[in-house]
Amino acid sequence: MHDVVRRVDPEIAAVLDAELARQRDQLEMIASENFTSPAVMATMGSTLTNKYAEGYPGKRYYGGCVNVDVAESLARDRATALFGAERANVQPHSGATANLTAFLSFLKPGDKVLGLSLSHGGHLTHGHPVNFSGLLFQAVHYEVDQATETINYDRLREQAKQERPKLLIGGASAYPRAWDFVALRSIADEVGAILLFDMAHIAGLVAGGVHASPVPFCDIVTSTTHKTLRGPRGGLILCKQEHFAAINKMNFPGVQGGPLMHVIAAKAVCFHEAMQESFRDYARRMVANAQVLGASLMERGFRLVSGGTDNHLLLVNVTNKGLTGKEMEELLEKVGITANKNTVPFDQQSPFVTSGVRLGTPALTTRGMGPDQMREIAAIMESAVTARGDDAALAALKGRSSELCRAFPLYPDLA
Ligand code: DSN
Repeated sequence: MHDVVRRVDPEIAAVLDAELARQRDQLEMIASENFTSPAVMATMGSTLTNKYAEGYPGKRYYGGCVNVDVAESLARDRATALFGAERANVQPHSGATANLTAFLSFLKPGDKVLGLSLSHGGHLTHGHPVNFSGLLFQAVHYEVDQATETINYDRLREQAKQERPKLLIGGASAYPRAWDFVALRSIADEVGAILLFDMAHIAGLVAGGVHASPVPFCDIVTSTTHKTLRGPRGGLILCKQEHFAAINKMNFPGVQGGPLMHVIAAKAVCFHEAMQESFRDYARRMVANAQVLGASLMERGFRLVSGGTDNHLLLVNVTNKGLTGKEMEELLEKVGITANKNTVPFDQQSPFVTSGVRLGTPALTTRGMGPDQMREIAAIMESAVTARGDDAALAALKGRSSELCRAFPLYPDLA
């Protein structure tokens, strides 16, 4: 595949080669990343990228949509079947545009929204002041409880009763615990709010049956397709029939122009893959790996936010190890582990420094790694902290990470 590019553009071919080598040789632990299948990648690199298809299947503004109509219909039908939803819009280019569509389908600028604070694990698009969601709407935020570092739904209920938001938002990008959809629904009902759940991080866990589904409880569910769901980079909206027309109209022409038909077809492949028993097994292993990694880290004196995990990610507060999140991220890079610094709840450090690192198991689980490898990774992390400043010792630890990577080859047929 890279050779096709090499003949035309050697500089970009070199980037592809280097990135393949990086992904093969590093322990990828960014919680929002994964390794999608060769079938998904082949579909993204197909002739469907050439096609304009503004509109929806059967009702397009362009001729020649016969084949892409089949692809989009398959993607929609599979998304609704996979998640038990009434309707799906598979056109959002990303989770952010899915959320923009959701907001504008139900709200007017200036309306009040209530979402989890970014610094407590929430997402930019849930009302952060620098994002459309905070620029166009009156955003207020809930936080996790200081003692338990989990969401206190009674306190959230009280806050919602005071604030009376028009939209209540659930979902997070750095929250290691399961969500209580019954509580969220009853809070939304009590204050007359629309309930949006952004399941981007946990979509694969929901599809694989290891996290409760938000779909029966929410007015609208948004997602990405590339995190735990392991599909192409893109967005997704699930909703009830009564909201479908408004959401479709807001996604196109309201928010987006031409849909990316190669990505939509690749979403169809991803949904098909996620319907298989092997994906349910994958989802179970993702969570089991996170739990083993968490337990091993705690045995080694690492402090986990909320004391553990119910999902695919861990948030490690590294303050007691004498490090900032930034320093830990850099240290992990030196020993062959890719992760990201992350604020922890009530963080005293700036978002550029932070007190934590976020670790995820989606990508390593895709490689086939299991509990033994998670224990070895926890040991490498502990040794890295002890060996900081000792380049020879860190190089030896990097060798142990490389050994793990070699034992679980990635994309063996890709070159
Ligand atoms: N940037 C994503 C993440 O890393 O969680 C969320 O959009």
